Amino acid sequence: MGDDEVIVLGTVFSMFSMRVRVALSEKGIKYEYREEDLGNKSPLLLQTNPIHKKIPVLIHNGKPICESLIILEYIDEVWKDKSPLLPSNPYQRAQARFWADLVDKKVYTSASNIWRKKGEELEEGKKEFIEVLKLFEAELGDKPYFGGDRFGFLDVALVTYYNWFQAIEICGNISIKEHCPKLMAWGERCMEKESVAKSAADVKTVCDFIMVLKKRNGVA
Ligand code: GS8
Repeated sequence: MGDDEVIVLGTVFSMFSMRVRVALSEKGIKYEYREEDLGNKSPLLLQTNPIHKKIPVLIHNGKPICESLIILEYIDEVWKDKSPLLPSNPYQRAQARFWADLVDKKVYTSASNIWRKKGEELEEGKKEFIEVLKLFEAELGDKPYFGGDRFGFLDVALVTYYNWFQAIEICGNISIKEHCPKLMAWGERCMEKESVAKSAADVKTVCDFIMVLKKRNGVA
């Protein structure tokens, strides 16, 4: 697999495209990263993801794969010799997929309350966000990673939110750490991994971007 051509279409802020970059780095796969301008999508993005027209897209030897969690499974299957992400046990594998799906169904939507709502609705939204994170706090328990002793599939799926959590603490004026100390300690632990640290946008940049989103939505 040494001669593979691997291209990732993404944006620097996207937690979805960061997943792909973390997984490829964990596997030690070299790739070409192409930053997309979502206001002016490239012909390659429109051609490789004609249905959703969204990033990320992984293009492996000319073949496109879309949807970040599906891309993670693909990467794990193709480069299976190093750093397995999904557990080998079918039940544990199903659980990892369930929780990763919950990240997309609940974490993203409840986090977006912060940049979509104001006043009373924002306060309610913040509570909902914390309640969702508490589910993950409980699932993590005292394990170092969601994958147990090893950084795995759910770790990759959720860790790309960690810089957003930190940014939300600053510009959303909430302490996530107070309610979910284990989850935030897990995030810090993951950031010690080179694969995560080098793929993450810095917190200040995410904070500035959240302010842009708030203005765009008329809530700032
Ligand atoms: C979500 C990708 C997505 O929302 C996945 O890959 O997991 N379920 C998909 N991508 C956004 C940028 S990140 O917020 C995107 O490409 N948006 C462009 C658009 O909606 O036009």
